[in-house]
Amino acid sequence: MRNILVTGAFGQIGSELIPALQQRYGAEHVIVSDIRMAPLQSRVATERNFEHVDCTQPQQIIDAVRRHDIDTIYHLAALLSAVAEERPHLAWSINMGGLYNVLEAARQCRCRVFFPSSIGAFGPSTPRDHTPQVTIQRPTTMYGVTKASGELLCDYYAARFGLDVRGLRLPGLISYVAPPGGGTTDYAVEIFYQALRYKHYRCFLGPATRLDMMYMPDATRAMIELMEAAGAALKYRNAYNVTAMSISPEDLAAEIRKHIPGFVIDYQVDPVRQSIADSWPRSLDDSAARTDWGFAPRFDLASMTADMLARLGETVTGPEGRRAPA
Ligand code: AKB
Repeated sequence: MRNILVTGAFGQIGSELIPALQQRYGAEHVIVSDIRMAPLQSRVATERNFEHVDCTQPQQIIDAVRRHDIDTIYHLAALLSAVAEERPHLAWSINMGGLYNVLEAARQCRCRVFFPSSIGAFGPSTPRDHTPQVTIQRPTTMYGVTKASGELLCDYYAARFGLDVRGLRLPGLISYVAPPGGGTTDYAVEIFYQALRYKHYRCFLGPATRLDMMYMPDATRAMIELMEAAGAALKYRNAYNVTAMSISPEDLAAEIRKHIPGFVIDYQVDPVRQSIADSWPRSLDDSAARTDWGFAPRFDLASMTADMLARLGETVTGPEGRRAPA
């Protein structure tokens, strides 16, 4: 094994994927990169393992790959769905331009690539329940357009150049380490902070909006297991459907209420994010991932909620500096 480069490392996924990669392969084998400078107190970036990389600049990627003898790139740098809808030109440049530059660097330097696609790669004409691995993909958001096109580009590089590229269609990710930013599924993280602080959350999606979700420890394990799977077993090089739970805001609120009695949720629907959510699947069929490389999530709604509240409860406090009383 040589070394791993992670792009967009200070985002929601990178903040948990990097420690998992460092633990598995050794900290000296994981190079952390982001367009932002490393925070002074960073848990994961040091002077030796950090590279400032703007993925829209192809030479910066190639230089980092050569300097650190990289053989695997986890390409996480991207704008999420809601912010991509506000800034579609920037989203195309970062999400598509960045992916193209990473695939080109990988082709030239013979690296393997991990690409995070999303439930956003589907659209309103896709079957919304038990969404098949191979089905109609006509997304109506810029984020979705970049994810569906990104999947095709990954397929192309695999078929045309024999590049070892692998991907996941990730659902909404729930984590206690770093907040997401600008996503449609962000409510499923925000709700925990607000429940602990104020016993109240105002949700920007309607109560019955059902979407796939996954707890971050399952998501980081899925990425690592996919990259470690035998290449010959992988039928799909664009991205595999993965999921752990299909839930709505009212389901999550009811589960949180089991731990924080009196927790109240109300709704102030944001039409932009609601229309994005309404164009996405309600539940994915993940049988191809289970069959081809044996993935199975470990956290369901109940175990994820209990773990999130326990972890966040150590640091997040109520208005008087203590956890909101039960
Ligand atoms: C978003 O909401 O944009 C992301 C996603 C589902 O891809 N979390």
